[in-house]
Amino acid sequence: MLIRRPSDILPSEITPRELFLRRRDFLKTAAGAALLTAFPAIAAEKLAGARNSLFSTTETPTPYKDVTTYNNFYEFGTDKSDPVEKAQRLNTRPWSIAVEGLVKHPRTFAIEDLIKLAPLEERIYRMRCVEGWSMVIPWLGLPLATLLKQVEPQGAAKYVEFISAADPQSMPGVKSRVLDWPYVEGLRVDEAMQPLTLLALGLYGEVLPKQNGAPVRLVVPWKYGFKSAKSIVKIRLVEKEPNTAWMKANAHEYGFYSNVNPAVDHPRWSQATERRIGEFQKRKTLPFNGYAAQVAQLYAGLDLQKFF
Ligand SMILES: Nc1nc2c(c(=O)[nH]1)N[C@H]1C(S)=C(S)[C@@H](COP(=O)(O)O)O[C@H]1N2
Ligand SMILES: [Mo]
Repeated sequence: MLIRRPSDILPSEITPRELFLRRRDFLKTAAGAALLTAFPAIAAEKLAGARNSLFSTTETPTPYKDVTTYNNFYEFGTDKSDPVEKAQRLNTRPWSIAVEGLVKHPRTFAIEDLIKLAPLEERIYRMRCVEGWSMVIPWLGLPLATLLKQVEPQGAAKYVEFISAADPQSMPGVKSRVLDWPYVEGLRVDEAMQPLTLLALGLYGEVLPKQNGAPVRLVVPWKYGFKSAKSIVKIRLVEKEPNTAWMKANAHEYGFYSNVNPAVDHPRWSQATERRIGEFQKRKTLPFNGYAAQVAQLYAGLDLQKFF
């Protein structure tokens, strides 16, 4: 069994009691028991993955408690505390992602299929929200490129569209008009194939908490946090630039590219600095969130003041 004894759990990892009880209840159900037999790694709390040091920052990860209680997930409300308080009702099993559009082999991947595509890797990434705060998060996942190679994008495919779940029954925020649901994000195909772009299934060595986008979310560390769509149900390969939820809400403030760029202010505030959660002094924000060496060449010849 992979469930840890209390003595194995660091204080920083202790999850809210309600979460723990729900997990325990899930494991007691027939579905939970069947999953546990077939896929022990995903049904238990723990999720294993060897650290990929080439892609990981050596900076200190933000405490588990902050990573899992200070969240943006508007499907559950707009307060930072709404996701942890309200997302626990989201049913994340069974779950699948339909991959369709301009691909040679359209296919629906159950979560269990994703785990079989490649060994999960731990990648410690810097993440920066457009609001001006940042965190360092040890993700567990697989490169999005691994999934895309399975379906083989057609030549005409230029963009990848990511569509999140939008279930008014379990997602109270979907009843509000704050965004045009479902949450939609997009990348160019070459950005999606960039080795840093991750499909995350876990963090801190365990299954992704619901407030962080369970069971599967995108992670694009050189772009503002909102590009990293949570609880994805569909991925579409398309010819035209997707109209993302944030562009629909305010195209003037949120462009398609959304690369972390300290030289381009948000119309209402500067992006020159950020506050790392847990620190008091502000840090200078780095171009492409510190990943310029890996990704800057993707934008050679593109005016990043215009294509913000
Ligand atoms: N579906 C969906 N995905 C989303 C969001 C959202 O509201 N809905 N918020 C985004 C924003 S603004 C940020 S900063 C990150 C936050 O991820 P985290 O809570 O895991 O740190 O998720 C992004 N993905
Ligand atoms: Mo964000």
